Amino acid sequence: MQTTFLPPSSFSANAAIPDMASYEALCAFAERDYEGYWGKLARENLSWHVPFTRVLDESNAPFFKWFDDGKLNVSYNCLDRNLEKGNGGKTAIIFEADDGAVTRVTYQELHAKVCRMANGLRSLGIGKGDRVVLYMSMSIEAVVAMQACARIGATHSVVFGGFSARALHERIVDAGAVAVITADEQLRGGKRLPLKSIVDEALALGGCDSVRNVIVYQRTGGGVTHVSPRDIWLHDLMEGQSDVCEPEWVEAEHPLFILYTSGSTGKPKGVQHASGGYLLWTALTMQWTFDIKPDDVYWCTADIGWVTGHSYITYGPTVAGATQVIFEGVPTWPDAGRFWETIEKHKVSIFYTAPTAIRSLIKACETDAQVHPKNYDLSSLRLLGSVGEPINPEAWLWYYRNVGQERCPIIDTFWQTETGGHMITPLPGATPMVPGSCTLPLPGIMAAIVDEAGQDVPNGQGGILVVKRPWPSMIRTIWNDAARFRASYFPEELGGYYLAGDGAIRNKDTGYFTITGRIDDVLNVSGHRMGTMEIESALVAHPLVAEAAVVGKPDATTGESICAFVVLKQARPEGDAARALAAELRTWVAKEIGPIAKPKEIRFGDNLPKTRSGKIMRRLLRVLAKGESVTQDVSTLENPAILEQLAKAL
Ligand code: 6R9
Repeated sequence: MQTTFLPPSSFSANAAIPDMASYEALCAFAERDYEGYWGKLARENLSWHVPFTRVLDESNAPFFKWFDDGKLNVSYNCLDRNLEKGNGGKTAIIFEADDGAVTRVTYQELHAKVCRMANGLRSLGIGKGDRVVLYMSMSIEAVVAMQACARIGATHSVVFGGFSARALHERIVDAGAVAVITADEQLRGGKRLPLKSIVDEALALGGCDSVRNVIVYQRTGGGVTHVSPRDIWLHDLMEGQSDVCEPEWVEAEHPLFILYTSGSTGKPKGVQHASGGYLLWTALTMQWTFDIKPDDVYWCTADIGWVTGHSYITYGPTVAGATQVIFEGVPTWPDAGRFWETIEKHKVSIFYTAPTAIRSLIKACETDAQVHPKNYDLSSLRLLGSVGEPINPEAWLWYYRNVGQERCPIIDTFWQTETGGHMITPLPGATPMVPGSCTLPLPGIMAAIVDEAGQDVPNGQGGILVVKRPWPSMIRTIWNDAARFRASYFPEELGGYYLAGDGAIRNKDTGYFTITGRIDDVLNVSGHRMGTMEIESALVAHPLVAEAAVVGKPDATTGESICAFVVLKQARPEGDAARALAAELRTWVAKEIGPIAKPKEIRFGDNLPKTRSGKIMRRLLRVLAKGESVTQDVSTLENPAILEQLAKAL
């Protein structure tokens, strides 16, 4: 039997979904009349400029269309609708800068900023269907820029500010962006880090002829090169623009954004999301999973460079008319009490973060008692959330006891860049919680566990996580690569089910889902998705590297860490020479992809363990990375002696 924690009855009493019976009723509605269910929700929760008459079009599966003859505008739904409801004077964003300075904007002010920027973008000739890349850090301006793109029907593609010039270049070229919006520099942990100069570097790599303009938000005033007439200061662009901007009414299927994520090959996938279905699900999950209420102060600590920042910073909270904190800094600066201090300072009531952050703050408390949450007034909190990777029961319990003071339900939300919003999660007022389990699918999400032939497996037996029916906020395609979309997510053997790429198991008694981790070559390091092939390609691009294999190694803080096995074109170095070269390769990977992709560990070998047909046996490398000895059958191995050499860490 699993240990369960019940939602507090005081929470349930006011919750959007107050009990399991209400949850089951919604699930039953979806089962009974799938299109009726989604159609009703889409009519009730969004403002349509042209109402839709069709809910779901499956005629060209797996390229599903939702509400496709309807028209709407996402920014209108997030901003104008809040003004119409009388929320204009309500605080939309409380911006907590790295240095603790606070800036607030109301819905009225946010609306005006978005309109001015949208008009500015239009003045540059940017409009419906154009792609705009954002390379920015956490700021009000980043949210404004995304919303401004949505307002004029331009498709944004946000690239995380920690990615290198090369990674940025690859995304700009693939998206065919007409403009890049960036900042002079970013401020994190008291340090200034470059942004604009990296954009310059990326554009100088060539092949970016589509880019006509670079728009620069002045964050620090740090000196940047100005290429005229290409580069424009954001404040100059917005100067004198009207704060009225007629939205571009787009079809529900119009691409709202492309967000690159890692897959099993070296090339990142441009996950394309639609407008109507995506916004519907962010709006509904704000109500159901976050149980958002008018007086809440909501804080999601994600970066806008990831999907969590898209759905649960830029779009979800605004479409819900919520007040949210947006944080520029890092959890450990000026000390590891920053999260708790910020919750106290802004009276945060809903807090959404990643297990890796929780684990690192648990560790910080062990060495510095001052930063323990008990030293802060966290009484404003009523709901806690977790996202990005499995949360281990120890971290869950610490979060529950020390941060939530056993008063706040925890929503362990399983979802992906591709799913657009939450898929499997407890409902805070209804679902009995089990630490380490994301519990049950949201109503209308037909998640299941199957074997490799697509057959259901019984509860208690692990298998492959799939979703059996399309849902409104799902990925529409991979930008520029429809064939890869079909092959990655709708492989033939699964008979039309969406393949999530994770393994999972359901509890025998409760049917609760537990995610057991990726089943493909994707790593999850501190909640960041990294493709092993991407890192391998970066390593072999180094002039001394002949071959590389990258595997994940379990890590108590970051979930997984990156371990690279490297074969050189020259003799294998040892001792200090090996350490120096390992350091050089780590810096190299940071330059090729970004610091988040740096291998924690590099081991040199004369070769890699291979089958007689030349396949690298990653399974064995994973065992070696863990520091365990290989007990498996290695008879199919071409070169078993190599294992001993690779077993030695530096
Ligand atoms: C939202 C986001 C997706 C991958 C996903 C899975 C892992 C995310 C999880 C979780 C267990 C959770 N993941 N949330 N695993 N429990 N609550 O993180 O999107 O960056 O695309 O990563 O993250 O492996 O497949 P993304």
